[in-house]
Amino acid sequence: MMGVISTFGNFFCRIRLLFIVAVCLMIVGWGGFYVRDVTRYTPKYRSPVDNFWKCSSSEKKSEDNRPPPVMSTQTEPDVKICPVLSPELKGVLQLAFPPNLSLEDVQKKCPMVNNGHYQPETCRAQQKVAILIPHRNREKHLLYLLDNLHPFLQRQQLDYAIYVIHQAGDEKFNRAKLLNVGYLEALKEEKWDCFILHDVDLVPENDFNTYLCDSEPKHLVVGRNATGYKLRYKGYFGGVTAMTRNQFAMVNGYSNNYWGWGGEDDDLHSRVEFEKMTVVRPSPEIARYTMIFHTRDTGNEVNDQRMQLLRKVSKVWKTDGLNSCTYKLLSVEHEPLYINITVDIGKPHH
Ligand code: UD2
Ligand code: MN
Repeated sequence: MMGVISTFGNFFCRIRLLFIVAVCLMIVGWGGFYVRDVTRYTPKYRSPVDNFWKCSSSEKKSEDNRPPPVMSTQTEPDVKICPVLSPELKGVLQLAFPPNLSLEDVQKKCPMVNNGHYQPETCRAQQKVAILIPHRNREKHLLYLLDNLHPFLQRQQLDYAIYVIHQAGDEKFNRAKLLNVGYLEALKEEKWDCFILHDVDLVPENDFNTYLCDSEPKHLVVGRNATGYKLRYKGYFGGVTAMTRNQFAMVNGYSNNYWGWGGEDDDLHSRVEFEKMTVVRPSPEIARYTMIFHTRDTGNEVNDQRMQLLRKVSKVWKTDGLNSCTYKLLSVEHEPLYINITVDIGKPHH
């Protein structure tokens, strides 16, 4: 009899223990989900990598949830992941703009770049980064940018490629549409994690300004030489901007309707706000650029309609952007130092 009672006692004891363990596991599980949800839109600047994981895990429109390359270590288990801050960084840089520089000189300096693409040899990069540069008739600026940017990006141990999107013809320049084309065409080649939307004339002055994406869209130009290194205005989002593949898709890219100078960067900023994302910036000592001096280009006169366009962003952004970007691809050439996309983007309809 005693034996039966103690067996029963043991049995109930075990059930109770099992029940307590199950409740604990449920609490831990719920807690985990809650923490993941609240961190999504925390507008604080965190390290790009911590954030990259959060943002890629909460991708809204991602068509496939394959983790970025940093996770796929199964195939090459011996390769280490590169640190966020590479040991090769120098900090403030001595920029050089030698008057007689040639493309051959830059090619000699960058033997490790193939078809515009580079991957670090000793580690696996954090993200795959595509640099998109809208371009027409700024050959000298492009040369100086390539000369400075390739060594800069290699010191950051990035897996990157440089795409130059060249507007064919003499119609008004459309920086924003060219960047949309760059995004769409670059993704036909590779599944880039991060896009850097980059003016041709801006050269970074400090290599701690990492060309990696964050959980929120990142604006990399706090200041530049010509404006006393001060942020021009609060919502300023032009020059150089980093967005993940998904952040850019979420805002439907840029508007295609800004022909000529101005407004397209403010339009993109509004889209980011409509999607409840917050812009992050590196510290002002780091986010510094030299803009190579230039005057306004012919074919890029101030866009008089920009204020009107900016007033109706909320109404049109879902139908004007990546999903309505039509163009005629004229050529894709893999030069040693960059991928040259030449495109006919049409003209303003009015
Ligand atoms: C500012 C912004 C820029 C953009 C522009 C308004 C900064 C540092 N930059 O640049 O991001 O918002 O205002 O549209 O605030 N380009 C050519 N060929 C041309 C014309 C333009 O290649 O004929 C490209 C080139 O990459 C250039 C960019 O478009 O850097 C912007 O044009 P910009 O440099 O003439 O205008 P800027 O300096 O006022
Ligand atoms: Mn400029």
